[in-house]
Order: sequence, then C-alpha cells, then structure tokens
Amino acid sequence: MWWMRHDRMWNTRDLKDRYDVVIIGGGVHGLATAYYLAKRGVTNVAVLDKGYLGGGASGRNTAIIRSNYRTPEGVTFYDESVKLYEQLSIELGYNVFFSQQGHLSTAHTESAISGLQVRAEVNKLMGVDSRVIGPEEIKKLVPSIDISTRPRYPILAALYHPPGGIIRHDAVVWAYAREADRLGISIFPFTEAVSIGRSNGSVSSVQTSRGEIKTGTVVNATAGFCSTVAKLAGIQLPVITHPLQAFVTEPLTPFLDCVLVSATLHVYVSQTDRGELVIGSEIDPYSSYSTRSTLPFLESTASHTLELFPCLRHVRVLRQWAGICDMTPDYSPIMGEVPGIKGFILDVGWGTYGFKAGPVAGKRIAELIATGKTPKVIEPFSITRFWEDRLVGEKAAAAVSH
Ligand code: PYC
Repeated sequence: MWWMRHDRMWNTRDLKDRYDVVIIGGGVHGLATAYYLAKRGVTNVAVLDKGYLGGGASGRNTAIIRSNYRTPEGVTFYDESVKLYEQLSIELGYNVFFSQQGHLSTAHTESAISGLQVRAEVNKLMGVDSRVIGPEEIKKLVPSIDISTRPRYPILAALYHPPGGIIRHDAVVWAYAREADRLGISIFPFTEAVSIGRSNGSVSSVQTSRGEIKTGTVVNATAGFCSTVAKLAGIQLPVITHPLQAFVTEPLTPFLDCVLVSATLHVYVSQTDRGELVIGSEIDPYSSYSTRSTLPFLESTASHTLELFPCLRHVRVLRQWAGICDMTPDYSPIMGEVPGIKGFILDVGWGTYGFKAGPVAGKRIAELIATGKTPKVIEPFSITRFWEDRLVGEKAAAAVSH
C-alpha cells in the first residue's frame, strides 16, 4: 500500500576516492549547491557533513525569509532568493510551507525611522515591495501589538515588507537533499573533513573521517564552522563566530500572521502553523562555538517581547536553543573562489541571515563551478572586497544583530 511505504529521502552510498566537487557542509547551502549542480549535469559530487543533515545553522535559525536589505547588492541578491523560495515546493515536489505573511521591522526612535526610509527607497528602486507605515496601519496588521505610549520605547513606525515570511527550515533541507540524491549526488552525513590538500596552487584532496577523496573543487559551506574549515586549506577568513539563541513557546490560538522585528528591543517574533511563537534576539556579545542556552538571554528577550505584546505575559516557554553564526565585518557574506587557491570556493560569512539566502547562493555557486565564471549577482561578495576597500555594509538591515 503506497501510504505505508517508507522510501528513504536519500540513499547511503559508498565513498569513492575521487569526486569532481566536494561540498563540505550538509545544510541548505551545501545541499542547494549540490542540487543546482546536478541540474546542470554535474553529478560526480559528494556532500559531507560532520553531523546529520541540517543539524547546524539550517536547523537552528528562526526561518525568516525577506529581501528588505539596505544595499542595492544585498536587495538584488536576497530578492532572487525569495523568488526561488516562492517556487521551491513545486520545483522540489515537497511542501516547504513558505508563508508570505509579511514582515514588519518596527522603529522606536526618529533615527530608526530614517534608517527604515532609506531601506524602503532602496527596496523600491530595486523592485522590492517595502514601505514605511505608521502605528495605525501596524495595528491593523497586528491587532495584538501595543502601540500605546506605555512602553519605554513606543512604536513610531515600521518598514512593511509584504513578500517576507516564514518557512519550514527542515523541509527545505530535506527537499534539497532528496532531489539532489535523486539526480545522482552522493550525500554523506557523519563524515568529517579533517584536512584539505593543496598542490600547485589548487586544492587537490579532502581527507575525511572515512578516507581520502581526490578532487579539484572544494566548497566551504559550513556556516559557523567556516573559519575552522578554511584553516584546513591554510586560509584565514575575516569571520568571527558568535552564538545566536532563540526559544519557542507553547502553541497558542493563531493571533499573529506577520513576522515582527524590533531592532531597538533586540527581538523578533513569529507564529508557526502549529501556533507556537518562535522568538529570537541578537547574537551573544562574545565569540564562541558553544550551542548552550542561557537564562539571561531568555529573561531579557521575554521581557522585550512583553513590551510589544503585553498579552503574552502568562505564556509558557517550551524550549530554547542556540546556533552559531559566522559574522563578517560588513554583515555581508563571502562568496566565490579564493584568489591563489584554484578550486577552493567560499560560501560563508552568513551571520544571522544565511537561511534566507540558501537557494540563490546554491544556484549561483553551482553556476560558478559549472561555467568557471562568477555570476554578476555574487560578484560584490568576493573576499577581495576586504582589501579592495569596497565593503557591502548591511549592518543596518541585519534584523537585530548589532
Ligand atoms: O535577518 O531576518 C533576519 C534574521 C532573523 C533572525 C535572525 N536573522
């Protein structure tokens, strides 16, 4: 009977001693890259992950999708990702529950309003739907929000971005993995890269916990661990890893169908299809690879949430967790080949905004590998920008990580 079949989402294969491409990192970025490579006919590809698929940043983020960035480069890039996400359930034949319920970034000071106005104008110029709205319109979109003058920082305005929303992040990872596998990609969870070989200015091999692989192309898609993996190839990245924490409440009757972000209060809130509230804050202020949760985070984030939604004061917290984020100095990612090391390709520096970029990053890194040409949309994010003095400053648009 078809409903009792337990087909595996992806197969277990033997590790070969040579692949055309080795992707380190089995999260949304690595798996999307593999899928788009396979669509281009490049299938002799191994995806390695030291843990289970999607067990790093892909399974720990708060699943917010948006393209309301601050720079033209950022807006163009993330807009392509939103468009790919819109088609993903159909393209991969798997419901990823993308709910484009709209995204609100509130302003609680005059200077924050100016910042949102700049973003709205850049968004509009690049064809992205965003506008600044006042408290009355915010209240219509989110009736339970407190727009009174009671809070210490009352809400003055918000950037409203209708295409933004939330998604089921596990479903995205599984869908990419399943389709990549079907198209012939080899996926190896619990397989750690322990060293990367170089010869004559190129990468030449990856030593793994299960044996050596010869290859001419290695993709580093390891998010919070990207600098440790880059070090295996002898490269130091301008990246510092910080923990980012979040928590989820008990399920509530649906009352919030808009993602709400307050950079001033360092909090973002959304409600899942199951009714739970997913709530997060800024990165922890210290560098660490720890994924432990802390009580001070929970206390401060919960109290800031109550400034926005006093009606939640009796709601119980179900669980909290942490991920780790690879922060760059300009809050933009680093993508492309490393000059001087042929075949070593970076897809890193994703900070607190990596999940929303998975499809576009995967598609464009695959294009770079398949054609040997850097696609225009990722050109601004080359590592060379750090010594060519052309940063892509996105700090003002990073939900709350500052
Ligand atoms: O950039 O939208 C964002 C975000 C939300 C949570 C962490 N980052």
